[in-house]
Amino acid sequence: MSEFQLYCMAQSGNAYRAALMLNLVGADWEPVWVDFFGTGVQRTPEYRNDLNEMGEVPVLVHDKKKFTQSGVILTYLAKRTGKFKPDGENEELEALRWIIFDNQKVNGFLGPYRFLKNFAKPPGDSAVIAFLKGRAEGNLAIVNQRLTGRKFLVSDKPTIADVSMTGYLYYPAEEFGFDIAKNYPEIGAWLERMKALPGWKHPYELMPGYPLKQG
Ligand SMILES: N[C@@H](CCC(=O)N[C@@H](CS)C(=O)NCC(=O)O)C(=O)O
Repeated sequence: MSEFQLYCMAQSGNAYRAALMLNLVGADWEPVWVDFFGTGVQRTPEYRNDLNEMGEVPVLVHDKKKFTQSGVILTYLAKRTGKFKPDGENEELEALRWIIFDNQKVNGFLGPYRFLKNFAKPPGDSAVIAFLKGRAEGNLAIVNQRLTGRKFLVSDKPTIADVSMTGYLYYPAEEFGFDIAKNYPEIGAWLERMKALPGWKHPYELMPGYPLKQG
């Protein structure tokens, strides 16, 4: 068995943050597929008792310990490996600031927007989809501005804040109905810098369950 197990599925940008980090730090890890869209196992009492009381993906298992919330998983892996670790208190707090903004406002809106647009059954309400799109676009513009004149979000080296921010941003433009890299060129250039890191892989390559078998 591998040293780390990550409960995940290919369609999850929240899980991608953790999967990408594991790959970038060269960890010995294996994915465990979660049947999120089929049986919805994450909503069962067993999943909540045994894996994550919050009923969410991703879950990282290591040394009989379980970690949830991608920001916590990224922090744990950075502390253990010293890689993508913000340097000193100021950078640590700055990284945390961007991880929270990402979770809540960037991928926090983009993820549900993409879910309602592509996967929800019954299909998402168009007014809700339009609201989420508007909020995601406004916050992507803030990230685009932040990356203007900077290579990475908090310093001249990539940190866990950058790994977190990749969340949903590499998924195909068709799934969003707009091209993030093209509409936000500073984000586009930064996505290329992240892609050049050894160990980078696309979410559909890194995690199981793509293409999705829709029942
Ligand atoms: N802030 C959390 C977000 C996790 C999250 O929302 N995951 C989604 C899947 S992409 C989920 O498990 N949702 C539960 C559900 O809809 O039943 C993180 O970054 O880990």
